Amino acid sequence: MIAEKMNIDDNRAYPIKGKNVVVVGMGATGVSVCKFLCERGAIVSATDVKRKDEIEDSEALEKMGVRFSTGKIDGNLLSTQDLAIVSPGVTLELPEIKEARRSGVTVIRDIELASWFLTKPIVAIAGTNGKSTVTTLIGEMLRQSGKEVFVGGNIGTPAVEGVRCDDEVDAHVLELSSFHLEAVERFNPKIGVLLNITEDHMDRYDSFSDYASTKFKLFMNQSHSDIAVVNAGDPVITEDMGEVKGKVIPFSTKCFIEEGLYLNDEGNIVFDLDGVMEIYPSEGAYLKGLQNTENIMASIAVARSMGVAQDSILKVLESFKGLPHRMECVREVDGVSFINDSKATNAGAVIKALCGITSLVVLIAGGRDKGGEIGELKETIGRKVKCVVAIGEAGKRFKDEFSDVTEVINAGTMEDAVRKAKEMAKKGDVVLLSPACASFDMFNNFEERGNEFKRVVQELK
Ligand code: UMA
Repeated sequence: MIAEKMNIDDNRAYPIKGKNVVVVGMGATGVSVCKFLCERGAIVSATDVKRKDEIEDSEALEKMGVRFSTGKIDGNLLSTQDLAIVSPGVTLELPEIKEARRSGVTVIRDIELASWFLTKPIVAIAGTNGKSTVTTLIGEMLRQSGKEVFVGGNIGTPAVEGVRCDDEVDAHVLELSSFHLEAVERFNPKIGVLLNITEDHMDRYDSFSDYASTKFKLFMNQSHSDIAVVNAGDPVITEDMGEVKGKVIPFSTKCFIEEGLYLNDEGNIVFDLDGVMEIYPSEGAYLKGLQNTENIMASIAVARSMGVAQDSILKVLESFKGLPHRMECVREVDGVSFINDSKATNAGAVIKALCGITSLVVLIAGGRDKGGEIGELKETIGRKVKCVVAIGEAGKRFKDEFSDVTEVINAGTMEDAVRKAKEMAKKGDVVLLSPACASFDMFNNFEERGNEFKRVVQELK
């Protein structure tokens, strides 16, 4: 464990000063981590497959003292360091990283590093889908009740940025991907939220059970005084709960929960915990669908545990507009609604999206295949989708998988896809971009993909 190797007394007393630290992967996380380490007197190196001139702020970082080794991940550099902070997008299975570990280098992710310096409670949100919405909702609910919060992690701002404002905030609300959780050593959230576990990122894991057990590292260091908010309606989660040591607050849209959150016969959310019973709407003014009911339940559980009053929670539910690229209504053209769900990069997210729509759907899907099981989509597609417009590298796989349950046509660009989808849709139908795949074969990220969809839809006559 780190504590022995690096002689750490407690989470806050990590001796960064004078240590040789390498940062692997110089995207948003790496740049932020480098600055953070320099400010704390570490001897910082950075390595990336990109060229130095492609790395943001490389000149400024060099002036701060960062030494670059670029064009490949520098294995020799890695193996001679005290500590390696590896960005979430870089797999820990790289031979250079495995070798560094064998040489005794402590290998962690940025959230672990941040947690060593944070003094305020951490609320950490994990799960395959809904993380960003829940992270934002919790942040808004805490703010509505007058608390100052840092909101970051996978949602955008790297977690180490929270250390800078630690004195001013009451809590850190962090969205964590499974990548973040892979190298957890001491990271310990006061409240951990596990929303759901369905297949995703299968290009990074040997098996689904590997991926699922990584999510459970969220609770690994919790004790009885911490809280675990979990989806009790998710069979993968309930199967693994044995190891969770914190106080469990379960929520479910599927069944009655004795101490936790559930839906009553009127379809409202019942919060029933420690002798307090309150009723909440199952949808927000703009947050619709089953996935969002689960997101709202998890957010209420956290907010109430942190002392947020019911009226503050209700105010947020009335005003929260949702996040872009997540079931975002773009426009109606000739009675056809166009919805942008570009963030849906796995089959589970697409199933939830389709189940939340009552009309017939023309589905624009595809992109870079992450190796997951898309066969599980078949039943829902057969029931709800009149045509799939398949884009990107996964186009052929989609045609092979779904042609026997619905019509599948291919499109070369987003413009082409929207045009074809519009031709297939009739008044009252929905055209849904919900790709079940990563975007990187055609776009830089899911935001760019969603923005291109919106641009083309806005230009439709
Ligand atoms: N790189 C290498 N070698 C590799 C792989 C990558 O050198 O083998 C380099 C790239 O050249 C690049 C850098 O690593 O310079 C990119 O690092 P990164 O992929 O970790 O990207 P960041 O910009 O640091 O963004 C990361 C998260 N990205 C990933 O997890 C893939 C962002 O989540 C997050 O917002 C950000 O940190 C701040 O915390 C994005 C994401 O797609 C939104 N997350 C996945 C998801 O939500 O499904 C997990």
